[in-house]
Amino acid sequence: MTYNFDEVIDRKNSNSMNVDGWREYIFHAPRDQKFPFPDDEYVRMWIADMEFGTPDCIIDAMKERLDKRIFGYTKVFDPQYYEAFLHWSKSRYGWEFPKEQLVTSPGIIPALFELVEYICKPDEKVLILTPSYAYFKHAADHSHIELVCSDLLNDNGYYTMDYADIEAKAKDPKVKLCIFCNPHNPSGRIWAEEELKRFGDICLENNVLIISDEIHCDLIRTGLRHTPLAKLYPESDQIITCMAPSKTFNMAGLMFSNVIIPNAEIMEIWKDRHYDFDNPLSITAAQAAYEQGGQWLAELKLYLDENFRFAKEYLGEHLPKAVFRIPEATYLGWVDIGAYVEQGEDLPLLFANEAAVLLEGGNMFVQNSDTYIRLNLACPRAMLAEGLRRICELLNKRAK
Ligand code: LCS
Repeated sequence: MTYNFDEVIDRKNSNSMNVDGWREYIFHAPRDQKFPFPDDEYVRMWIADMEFGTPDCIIDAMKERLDKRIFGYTKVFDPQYYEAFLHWSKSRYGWEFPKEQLVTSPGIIPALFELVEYICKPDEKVLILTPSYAYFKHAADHSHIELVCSDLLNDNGYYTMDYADIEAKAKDPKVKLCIFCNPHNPSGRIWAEEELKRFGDICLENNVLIISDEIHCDLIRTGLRHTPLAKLYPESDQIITCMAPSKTFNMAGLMFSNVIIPNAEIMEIWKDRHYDFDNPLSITAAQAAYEQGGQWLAELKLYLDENFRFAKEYLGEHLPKAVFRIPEATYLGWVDIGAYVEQGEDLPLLFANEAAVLLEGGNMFVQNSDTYIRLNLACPRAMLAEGLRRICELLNKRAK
């Protein structure tokens, strides 16, 4: 390996949400709330960013941009950004889209918030599949749009879509939009082409527009393939796709993401209402990522593959009643510890108070997620080993 993913990088004094914001984000607690362990002692396996450094090719490009010394109002004018991202998409996903359909946003979540508002009338509804990344719900709540949930089916940790239920819900003429996660956070499923087609057909036949959030599409196990939903419907303008270098290259704080909008009407509203500036360092970083980041990503994926193999083996040995499958995508492990905890128990609080581990779980994923914890495995292996050790030790102690 060229890159050292075992390195532990000190994130203190960097205004990091991961290190400094967990009280507010996970527990809605004030910043000075006392927890039983000193902050330094916590193993942090919660928010979806990584403990790995962003690759040098990106940082070097940003340094070059810094040398230009002026950071005035900026947006993507140079067609090279589109060329870089298009090449990335074509070579990895076999998917192309015209330049006119690409806009950028300071994050996918801000784009979701905007798009719900642009697409839905006040009495219309948004459909999501649960468990879900909670910001999908927040995007609907923000515009006071009613949320409709379709629970995924769970067969011993393997998630599939409940097509009959999705269809029943899509038939409600008020359901206007589905925010779809492909690959899926938190289950880690890469939806196969047949699954995407069945899902897409149901939505489109029932006039439900789809936002396919594909932010996790680069972070898949080595050898697997991601299919953009929109690739399967080249004639449709009813699928908006979101992709970003933010998760892939650990640069979420740079707040830059891609939104591909084929629908002329929605694009017109976007152009009219979106505050259309970008951060100059973020554009540079994103372009460098797509042009030069492939090798680093290949190595990152191998490291993550190994972290998942390690976790699978460790949990199998030390927590045999937990249900855990190595996910096809994401760096997030989704683990059912129902054999060890009570229904409805506040799991993030339990592990923060008793095991010095920060993780997400239970109703943080909207619904259909009780007794599940989500572990972020994008960290040096030693950190992962310590986190798993503490989790298993606590649960085994309770089981006695
Ligand atoms: N969409 C999905 C499906 C995500 O999982 C995340 C981040 C985002 C969008 C965020 O996009 P951004 O606005 O940063 O471009 N997921 C996180 C998670 O599961 N925990 O912490 C962040």
